[in-house]
Amino acid sequence: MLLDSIHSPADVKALSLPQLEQLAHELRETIIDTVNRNGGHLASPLGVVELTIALHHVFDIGKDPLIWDVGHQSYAHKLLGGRRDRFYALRKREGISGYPKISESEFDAFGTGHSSTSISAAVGMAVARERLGLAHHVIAVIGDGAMTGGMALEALSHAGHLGLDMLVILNDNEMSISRNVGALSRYFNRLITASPYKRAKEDAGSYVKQLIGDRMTQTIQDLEKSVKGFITKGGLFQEFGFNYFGPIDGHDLPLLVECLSSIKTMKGPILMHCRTEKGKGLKEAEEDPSKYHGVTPMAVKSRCAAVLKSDQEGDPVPSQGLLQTNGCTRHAPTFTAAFSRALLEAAARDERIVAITAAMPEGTGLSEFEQHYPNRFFDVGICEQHAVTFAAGLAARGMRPVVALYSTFLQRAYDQVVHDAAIQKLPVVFAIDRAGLVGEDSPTHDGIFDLSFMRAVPGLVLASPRDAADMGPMLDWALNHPGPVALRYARGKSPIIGDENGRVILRSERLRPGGDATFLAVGPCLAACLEAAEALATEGLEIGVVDARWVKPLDTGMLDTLAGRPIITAEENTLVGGFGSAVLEYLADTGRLENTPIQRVGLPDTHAVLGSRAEQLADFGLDALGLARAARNLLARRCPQTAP
Ligand SMILES: Cc1ncc(C[n+]2csc(CCOP(=O)(O)OP(=O)(O)O)c2C)c(N)n1
Repeated sequence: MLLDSIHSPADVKALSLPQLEQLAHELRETIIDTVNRNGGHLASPLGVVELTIALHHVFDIGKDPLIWDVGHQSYAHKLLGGRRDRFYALRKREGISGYPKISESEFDAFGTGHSSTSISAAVGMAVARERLGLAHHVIAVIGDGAMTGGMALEALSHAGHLGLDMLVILNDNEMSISRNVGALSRYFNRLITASPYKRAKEDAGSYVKQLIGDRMTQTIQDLEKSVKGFITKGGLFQEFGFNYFGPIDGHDLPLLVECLSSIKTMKGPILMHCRTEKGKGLKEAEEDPSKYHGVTPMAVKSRCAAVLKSDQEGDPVPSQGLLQTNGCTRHAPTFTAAFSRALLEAAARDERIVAITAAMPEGTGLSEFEQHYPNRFFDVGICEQHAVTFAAGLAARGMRPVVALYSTFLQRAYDQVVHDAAIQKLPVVFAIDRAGLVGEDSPTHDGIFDLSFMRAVPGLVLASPRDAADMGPMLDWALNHPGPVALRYARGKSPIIGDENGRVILRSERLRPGGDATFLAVGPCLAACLEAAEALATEGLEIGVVDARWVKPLDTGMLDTLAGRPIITAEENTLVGGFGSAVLEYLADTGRLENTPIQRVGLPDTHAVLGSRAEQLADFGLDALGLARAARNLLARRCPQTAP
């Protein structure tokens, strides 16, 4: 394999065009095989194989920082950037991150994961280069989806104002995870249909021949002249102060190499518009790029006989042997599916309910809502900030908006939560999905802060349905509450815990009696608490289990009954300001902290380490073993002579 001889980007520079074509084939094979084994992003990395090769061939990657927006498409870059040997461990513990990571390789210039950051980082690097008197190129590759994010436009504006040398490559495949939306996306389409791109596509052979045929005699300036034929006058990017170049076919390697070689000599901010196909080279991904955006292992039908299982289905249910013997679990839809169903039912009863997603209709479970109520559904693009203020505007005029976001992306819209929803006491419902640890997309996608930052907002109600059976009543309650409410729930499946019927969701709930101590848990870590309590019972320890349900306001009635005996709080959130802190604060404020021993279990002041969700839960003692350990330690601390 040619790929085996590539140890760093410098090796790509030495290859001929036919070798580069071969490399493209090998990269695709390697990416498909590895993702099919490990799970991960698929359609996006396949779409940028030629672009990645051309960039590595033309630029001095490493010296020239290359920033991948979102970064989920950077697999080919990793393979060419010194990680071929470790690529088999993509998204595994001790392996390769699924996103660029500054600590992983000198060739990963900037860590990404959240969208629309690349141009800002590139502007920073371009300014640093000038201040430090260095000479190198700065390149950002950003998708048409990520370009809809406000930050990208803020950065374009700043870059155009500064006028420094930098290259922004717009990787336009007309797709976000789903089809891209919005006026900007329509504008990109117009650029494609009304440009020399079509001519060049139709005439590709002769154009490329003309461009490279006489390469021995042609000077860079000559090339520049021909390439400038692609620069169109006016347009949005021109107004931002960029020289706009394109659109060109992002799978035409010779053309990419020649164009980039020429652009390399140009000054000022340049935007090169590449048209690519998401999923390129894998038929099933080309046909359904949305489904193949991110996949679980064994998803590529043509490569393996296993049943296709989309990422949206969530993780397999973790060990739950004890739960089953307890009769606590019966079936396990995902939290997302439970939310989706509950919202549909509520929407059928109340026409004021509208749903908003920031480019993630499938991931957040809103696709069905879109089908049933196309006029009440809004995909605003990768624009979480706008999504929240848009919802606040709707709420201010009597609608009942539900904004469904992943916890990690809600971070971006915190000011809007505070300023636009909460201060005005507007009834916006925040459906916070993927709260907690997310395993293989960690740490950029972990939702480990929302309990802390949402809890700090006055007037905002914050709760966590423990399973699918809680979801419907809690969502109904939220939709009838006159102020902002946030419901947070985890990635993956939700075993039904306790009795499904007759739940009083307005209060915490005791799920297991026990006088020695109590696990007081939020959300899905309840299952592990029950398992731990069962294990501790065999050691003669009677540990109760309580589902807190409400984080703000706390169910102080329940806390009053627990005070005076040891409590172990459990949450998939940072311990800094999280649920455990709320319990401590209440007990301190009511003068009962001294006689209530407390052990908080959650994430200490640290980011998680890449691994499976199960590995991460074990890291932080949030699995049954860790929780049992925490209970023993707490009891040992309290009465060292009697603890086992
Ligand atoms: C702030 C933020 N919101 C949502 C996401 C989830 N997300 C990951 S990739 C993606 C689509 C990106 O589309 P595009 O930039 O066009 O790249 P493509 O996958 O098409 O190559 C989205 C919405 C994210 N990474 N960051």
